[in-house]
Amino acid sequence: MKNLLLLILCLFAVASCSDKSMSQQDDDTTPEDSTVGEVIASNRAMWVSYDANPNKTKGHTSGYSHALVSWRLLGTDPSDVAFDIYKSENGESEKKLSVDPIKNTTCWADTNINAAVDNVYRVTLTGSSETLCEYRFTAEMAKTFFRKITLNLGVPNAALTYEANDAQVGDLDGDGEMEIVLKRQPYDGANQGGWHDGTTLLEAYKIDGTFLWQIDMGINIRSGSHYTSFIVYDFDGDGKCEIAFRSSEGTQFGNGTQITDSNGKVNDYRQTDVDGKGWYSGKSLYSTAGLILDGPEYISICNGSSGAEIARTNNISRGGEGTNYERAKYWFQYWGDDYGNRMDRFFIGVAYLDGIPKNGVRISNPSLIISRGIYKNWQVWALDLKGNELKNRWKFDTSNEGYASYAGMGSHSFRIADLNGDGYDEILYGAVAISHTGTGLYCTGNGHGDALHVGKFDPTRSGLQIVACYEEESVYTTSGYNYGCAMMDAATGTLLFGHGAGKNGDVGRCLVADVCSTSPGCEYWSSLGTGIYSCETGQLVNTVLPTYKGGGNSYNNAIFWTGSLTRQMLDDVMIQSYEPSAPWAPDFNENWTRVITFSYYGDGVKSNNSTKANPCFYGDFLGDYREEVIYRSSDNTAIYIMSTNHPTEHRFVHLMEDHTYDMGQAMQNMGYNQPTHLGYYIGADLEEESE
Ligand SMILES: [Ca+2]
Ligand SMILES: [Ca+2]
Ligand SMILES: [Ca+2]
Ligand SMILES: [Ca+2]
Repeated sequence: MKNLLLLILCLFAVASCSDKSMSQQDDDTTPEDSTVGEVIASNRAMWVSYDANPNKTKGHTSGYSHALVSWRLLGTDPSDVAFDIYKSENGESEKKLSVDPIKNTTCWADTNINAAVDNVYRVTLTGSSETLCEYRFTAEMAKTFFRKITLNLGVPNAALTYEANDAQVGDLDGDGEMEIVLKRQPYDGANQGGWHDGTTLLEAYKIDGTFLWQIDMGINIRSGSHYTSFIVYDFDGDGKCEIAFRSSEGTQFGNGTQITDSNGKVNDYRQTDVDGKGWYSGKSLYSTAGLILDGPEYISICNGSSGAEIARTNNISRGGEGTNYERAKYWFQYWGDDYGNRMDRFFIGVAYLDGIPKNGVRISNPSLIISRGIYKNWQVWALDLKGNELKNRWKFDTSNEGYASYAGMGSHSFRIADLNGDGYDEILYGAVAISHTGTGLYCTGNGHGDALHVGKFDPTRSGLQIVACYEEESVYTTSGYNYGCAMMDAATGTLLFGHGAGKNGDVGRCLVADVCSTSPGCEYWSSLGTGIYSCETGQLVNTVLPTYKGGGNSYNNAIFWTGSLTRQMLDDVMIQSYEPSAPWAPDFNENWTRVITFSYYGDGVKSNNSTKANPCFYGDFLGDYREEVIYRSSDNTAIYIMSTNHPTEHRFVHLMEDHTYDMGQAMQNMGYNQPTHLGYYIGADLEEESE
């Protein structure tokens, strides 16, 4: 949770002011209802999703003609909390929409909406007149299924296109509503050299589209997913998120100040030789042109409401001394190459090293986690924001004694979770777990991979589980578990199950979610394409994989969208369900599984990162527990917020109140994007239990 201080303040406010009208005051309150009464006056992220033309392209557009009004359930809400909903149409007097108290959901499908006028929806606790949350859904909003944010035109070079790439959400100004921080990149320079013009921007927007500020990373931070990870999180507990990222000479902050050398100058450290090679080996990926092998590297952390820098410290250094040849020789031996590819792999994230939030309430501030390297040696540092200083807490380095086997074990992102349930976060750095004190916990020996999932995938097993796939068959078949895709116990790294035994080359992707309602627990599958496997038994459930366009297999993201207890697949610009007979298309082919195709909305809805095909962001940040999706427009002048209009029979607390989910969503876009997962289980078996 990012607005915890606000929440705590609200708790005090509610407690001290004893706002009784906010509590359920029914005379027929039974003794079992005695917990009722502590409903916090916090932001409910109320939202309305409406499709004016739901059957425009049958089977691809949403199929629902109602307006779905939804709001947030909080962890502090009593378990039996119930709601009433009212509507005022076109300024007329308010009418109650709900007949019975709304008990099982936090949404309402308004089937009688007049979308040509403004509608004000208001939610109260059942039997109370006090407004819990209110939303004006204007006739203008009703014109589009999405909400569009037009991007700031003030870019450094108007001749360039700045791709609207990764985004993160967080409350930047402490008003209880999430804002969006968007990375706008002029090119993707990852995995290769090559000269490009343009600098990477970070921009902040209110949900209503108001532009807040722009940070320009500058000429000495190369554009691309390996170089420009950023994290949006409240590091000092003041209820407002900060933004941290790697900076250098030339970085310009939201208030206009710029990092310079001691003479006030910005030096250009980019390699200009278009035939440049490694200075020690003479080898080249393509060319070192455009890479930055000299000059300072910092970590900056900025105020979320202004984009002004709060604190700066040195990044994990390249290392090496002396001539270029001598430095490059050191890089070659330490990082794994001397032409800046393996050395320049940077991630940045957040971890609660002094104790994870308890019942959604923060008990300590989290640390900033930075890293460098994947393929040979790598380092992870923990930094703490103390006032205007970023102080070093600990440094982990695989070249330190005892960690030789940890080298080369990094993934394309790291994951943070309380892996062993001791109340402190660990850092899962690919096949390695690092403790909250900065020591090695375990290494599975499986080596490098592109996908890494942590969550509650088997409800019958204690703790969390890991699902990952691996790239190097010579590693996973020798020092590892001999599977291209494996499920492990998160606390110990012990193998639970795997598929793809033996040499299966680069298993590029895998995913885990409850997609099959008849098989208990989650299922996991990989780009090996051999089937979906049970997370409870490890057995093959079905040889048919989730699909996306053209019948191709889907192992990208899992999303809560339709309101069933299973998850759907979010891939490229579409959502697909594993199980057919879609209730959202009742008069459609019974085998139909496409839920929605976002590209039938908007003015060219596009995914990001080429074959990765990610949205800018997805996660539960508006309305009920279902996950919203942010896409870019194909011309990169706008982003679109998409929110479900599917009714549901379920309700869950705002997913970001779950620590595992919160860490996942906050670091979704670090390196190669990874989907969200919960630290508790939601799946179709819950329905059977409650029946
Ligand atoms: Ca805000
Ligand atoms: Ca803060
Ligand atoms: Ca732990
Ligand atoms: Ca939501």
